[in-house]
Amino acid sequence: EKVSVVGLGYIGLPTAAVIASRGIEVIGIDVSEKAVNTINQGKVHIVEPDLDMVVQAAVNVGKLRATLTPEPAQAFMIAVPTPFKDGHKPDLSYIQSAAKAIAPVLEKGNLVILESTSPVGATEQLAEWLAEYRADLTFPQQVGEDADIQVAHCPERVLPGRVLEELVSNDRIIGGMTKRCSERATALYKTFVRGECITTNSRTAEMAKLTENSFRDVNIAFANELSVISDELKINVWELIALANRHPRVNILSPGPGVGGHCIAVDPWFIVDSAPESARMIRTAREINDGKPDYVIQQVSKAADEFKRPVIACLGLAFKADIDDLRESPALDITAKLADMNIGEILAVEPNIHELPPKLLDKAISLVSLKDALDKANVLVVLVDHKQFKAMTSADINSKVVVDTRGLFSNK
Ligand code: SAJ
Repeated sequence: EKVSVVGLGYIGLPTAAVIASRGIEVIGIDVSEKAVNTINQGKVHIVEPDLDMVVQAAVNVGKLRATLTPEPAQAFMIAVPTPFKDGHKPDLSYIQSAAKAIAPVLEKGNLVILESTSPVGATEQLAEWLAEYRADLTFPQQVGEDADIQVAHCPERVLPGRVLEELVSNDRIIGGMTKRCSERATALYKTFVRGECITTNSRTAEMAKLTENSFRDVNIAFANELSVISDELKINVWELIALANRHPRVNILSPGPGVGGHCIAVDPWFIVDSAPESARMIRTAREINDGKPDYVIQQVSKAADEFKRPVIACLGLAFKADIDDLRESPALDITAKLADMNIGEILAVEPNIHELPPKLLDKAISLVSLKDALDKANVLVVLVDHKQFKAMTSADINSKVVVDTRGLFSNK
């Protein structure tokens, strides 16, 4: 059997390498010549623990090969981005391009799996695109129980940083367009997944993935709202949540400077876009989390007012702890906006990067070490709970005013 993986990014490449490591021949397809060449040399173009070793081994034994042009295979797995466009509308153009690319090489009996996180109905839309782009068939033959191509949605659910482990150990939701599609897809996943494979239809599978990330977003929004209420009522929100979580049926997540990354800050909008009138709580949660950076900025501005010459140190730029990923990062936004406000000198500390990102380059911000920041600043803004920051003591803080969005000093 031959499996083709379309899109060799954070999800596609690890998936391709893991399947190849089970002795199955895998062809990876990507539009980036650089990615294709790097992989064919047994190297990787993305950062993920142990991925380099697995890719190198698979390429060396000839089980994994990358190409720019699709070729025939028994199964195709699509793992391309699904970002949103202006107005929070899902952008399915990468899925459409993937359908266009593989349609000419599809053969009767092939399995096509959509792994990308997608709005409800995207898998049905994919099946329609495949039919449209296949010259040899007309649309009605393509869908329903009689379809000659089996289509299923099996959303990826792995946590960046633990991808290789979670790819194998997580349970998988398998949403076939028909029962037969689900059975075919299950057989493929069983070759490398140790978790359970649970079947459903494609629309439920799409909604399940969006629900997981929305659940987390709503819970974080609750925590963020509590943090603002607690400030008003002069209560320490960290102590409050720790106490409430002592109840056996309460489990509140942590407040922060806002929600970042390309999953939790994006996926709930797909539900809102599909059901704008009904998705009231999910929309409000997004608005609460998106509004948190402005609240933090107001707090910093108040803190800066206490000094004649404010020197503001922003601790962390990444979207979460101990990674170098700056995508959709509230910490980055807050730092950029503070610089635009001209309320003082701005220092940025980010132990996981070595130069300022493009978004901050034209601004009056200096990237400094934590030690320099602690020496010079009179206002500290904790934006990310990196391990280096967790190690700070009350002596480091001294007489500085601290805006602590991650609760690092709540017990110090
Ligand atoms: N955050 C908080 N408070 C918390 C937890 C997180 O403010 O208590 C913030 C983080 O700082 C970050 C954002 O939320 O800015 C998102 O981080 P995250 O660690 O919650 O999630 P991601 O985006 O790295 O990965 C999520 C995971 N989804 C769930 O846990 C339900 C992962 O399993 C998914 O595969 C991934 O989204 C995805 O690709 O959809």
